[in-house]
Amino acid sequence: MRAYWYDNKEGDQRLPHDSGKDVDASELEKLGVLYFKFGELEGVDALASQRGYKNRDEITVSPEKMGDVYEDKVKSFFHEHLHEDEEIRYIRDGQGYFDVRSRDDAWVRIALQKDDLIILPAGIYHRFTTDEKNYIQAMRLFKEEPKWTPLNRSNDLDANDYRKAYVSEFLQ
Ligand code: KMT
Ligand code: NI
Repeated sequence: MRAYWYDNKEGDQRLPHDSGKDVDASELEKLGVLYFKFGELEGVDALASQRGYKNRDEITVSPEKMGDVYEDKVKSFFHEHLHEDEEIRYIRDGQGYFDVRSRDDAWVRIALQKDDLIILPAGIYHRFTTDEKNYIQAMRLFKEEPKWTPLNRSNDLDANDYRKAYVSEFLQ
């Protein structure tokens, strides 16, 4: 894992967009973003039972796996959105970027690779993309039934209860 400020330059979302300025894990934690590294599945199982993640599945995002819809999928993952539940991803292979909004509404890019596990809190604005290698395999963990509806950012969403709870816990 390496987190850094996104450079906001034009160009493919899959490029590193690396400003060269790092963001450390404690700053991520202030945004409610938690990071772990697990070389063995036992660690993930322990975390899952501690935090009540009862369900899991695996996803592979690649042109080989997704075929013609790959490019559209990658674009859709990159629309800024939130969820009304935590987003938990354990990277099994390949790599990708999760971008999260900072307190000042700037993008922090979090580069993840094999064995990295990230937890994004409910209500945080974020987006995802593969990198130039176009390949990631990840385990998705869920508390209950997946509530995976991405709610795209809009002014109306400021009134969403999960967004309000996030703002009051982490941004005020
Ligand atoms: C998401 O929520 O954007 C995804 O699940 C993308 C693939 S998981 C690395
Ligand atoms: Ni999401």
